[in-house]
Amino acid sequence: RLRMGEYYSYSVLSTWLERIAENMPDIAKLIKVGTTIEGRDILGLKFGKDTPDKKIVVIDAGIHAREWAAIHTASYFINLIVNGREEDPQIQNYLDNIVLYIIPVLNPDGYEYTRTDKTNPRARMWRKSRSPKACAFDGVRNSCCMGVDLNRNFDFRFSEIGASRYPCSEIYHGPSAFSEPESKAYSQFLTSLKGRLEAYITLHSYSQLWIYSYSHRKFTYAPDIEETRRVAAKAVQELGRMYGTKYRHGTGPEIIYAFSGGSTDWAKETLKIKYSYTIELRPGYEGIIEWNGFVLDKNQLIPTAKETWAGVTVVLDEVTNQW
Ligand code: 0X9
Ligand code: ZN
Repeated sequence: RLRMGEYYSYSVLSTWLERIAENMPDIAKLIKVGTTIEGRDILGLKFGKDTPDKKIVVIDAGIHAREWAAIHTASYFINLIVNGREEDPQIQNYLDNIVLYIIPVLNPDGYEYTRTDKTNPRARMWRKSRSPKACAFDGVRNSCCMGVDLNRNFDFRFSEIGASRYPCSEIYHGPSAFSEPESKAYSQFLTSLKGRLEAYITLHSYSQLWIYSYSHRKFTYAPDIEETRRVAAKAVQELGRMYGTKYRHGTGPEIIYAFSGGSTDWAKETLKIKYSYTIELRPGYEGIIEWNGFVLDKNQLIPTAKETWAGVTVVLDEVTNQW
C-alpha cells in the first residue's frame, strides 16, 4: 500500500501495481502495454470484470516525463478504486458496470530520467522519451539529441503542425508516425479495444484545461462535438466545485495552441471513441509559462488528484449510464 501525496520511482510503482493484481484478482488485473526503448515494461491495471457487453474506459498519464502531478493523479485513482471502493458506492458501480484501464506512466524511461535531477538538475524538465540520438542539420550544424515527444508521434496528421523535425527540439515528432516502441505499443493496445472503447482520457500538466478534438486546426471539430463539449463543461464544473479551481474547456487551438500527432486526436479519429479528452492539471496558466509549473508542491498533489477525479467521474457516469 502506497501513501498518496508522494512521488515514487517507476520500480516502486510497478511493484505496487503487481501487488494489487496479486492480492485482488477479482477486481484488478495487471496488464502490460509494451516495452520501452530502454526495456522497461509499460504496466497498467484493468479494473472490473470483463464481459463483452461492457464499455471500456482508458485513463493514462506520464506520456510526458516531467508531468509528475499527472502520474500522481493516475496513481491516486488506482489507490481510490482499490482502497476506497467499499465505502464508495459510485466506485462499486463502476467496477460492476464498466471496464476501466489505468496506465499511470506511459513514458517510464523519461520519468526515471527526470528523477535523476539530484545529480543532473536539468533532467527534471525532460519531456520526451529516451530513444537514442538522432541527428539533423539545423541550418548551422548537424545537431544530435535523444528522445521523441511521444505526444507528437501518433498517426494523426503526423508532423503537420506544432511539432518539430529536429531531434533536439522538445517537440520532436520522431522519424515517422509510431516509430517509437511506446507509442506503437500503446496504439496497438488501444486498437485492440476498438468498438467497446467509449472514453479515453490522458492526463498532462499543466494549465487547468479540459481539451477535446481536434488539435490541429481552429474551429475544426470531431464527430459528437456537441456531446463532447457538454460533458466537458459538466466535468470542469464538477471539478471546480471541490476547491474552486478554475478550468477552461475547448479544443487545443481555441484555448492553448495547435499541434498534431497527439494521442487523443488519433484515438478519437481512428477508434471512433465518443469521449476523448486531454486534461491539463494544476497549476493554472497566467499569461506566462512558468518553468516550474511542472514542479507541483507536494501539498497540492492530493487536492489536484481529488478534484480531477470529480471531473473524471462525470465522464465515467456518462459511460456507465448509457446502454
Ligand atoms: O503539447 C502537448 O502535447 C500537451 N500539452 S503539454 O503541456 N502537457 O505538453 C497537449 C496540449 C493540448 N493542446 C492541444 N490539444 N492543442
Ligand atoms: Zn504533457
